[in-house]
Amino acid sequence: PDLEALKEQAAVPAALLVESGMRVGLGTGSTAKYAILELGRRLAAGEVRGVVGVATSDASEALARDLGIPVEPLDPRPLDLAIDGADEIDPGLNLIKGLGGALLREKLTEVQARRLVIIADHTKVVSRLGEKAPLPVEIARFGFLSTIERLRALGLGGRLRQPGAQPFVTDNGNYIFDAALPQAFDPATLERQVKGTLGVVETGFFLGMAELAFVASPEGVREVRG
Ligand code: DER
Repeated sequence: PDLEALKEQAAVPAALLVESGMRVGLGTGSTAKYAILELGRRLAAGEVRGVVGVATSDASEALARDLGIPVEPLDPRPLDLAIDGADEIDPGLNLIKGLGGALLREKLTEVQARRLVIIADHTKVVSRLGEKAPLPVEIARFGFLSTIERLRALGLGGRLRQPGAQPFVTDNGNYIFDAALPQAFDPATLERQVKGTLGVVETGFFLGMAELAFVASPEGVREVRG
């Protein structure tokens, strides 16, 4: 099956974890889209009731509203469940996220979830972080060139995310620096170094946050636990 079919196959079992009355973090990206679609279907079919979504991006909020999923802002109450995609998943369920540009709201939301469930096709699985994806780093727009110089001083190559004539701007009005990761590094140490860099808002490292991942491959969907 093509990748879109695999994304949907990973998303459906995650959406089936949603029970009536839950507050659910709604992820962002092409895989999370299928989970939001399936949740909308379940609500419309009366399979679940009284579910409230907390969206991790303007795009996911718009999709949820279009599907009739009630959406509320993030508040300090814990979420029962959050469902999201990832760019890389290592054997310990440590993640790199952010290629969709939503990493700040995703991390702010998903850190409050009792259960973070990741959904992905098999191309996201890596033996160690950094194999396939850069590390997205959300940086303040003001003085961003100075911030990028500070990141380069850490030994991080990479470039400002600029798909067109203008830099990519996140829902929060910030820029993203896609950092090229060194051959070998300790994710926790690098996360601390990057977070400690003036001008950095957040990184795409989601370390030790996910409880479970549904990974779809042509052989089927497997459940992966850290
Ligand atoms: O940007 C993000 O954090 C997305 O969740 C990304 O990690 C996965 O997006 P995809 O499902 O479209 O590959």
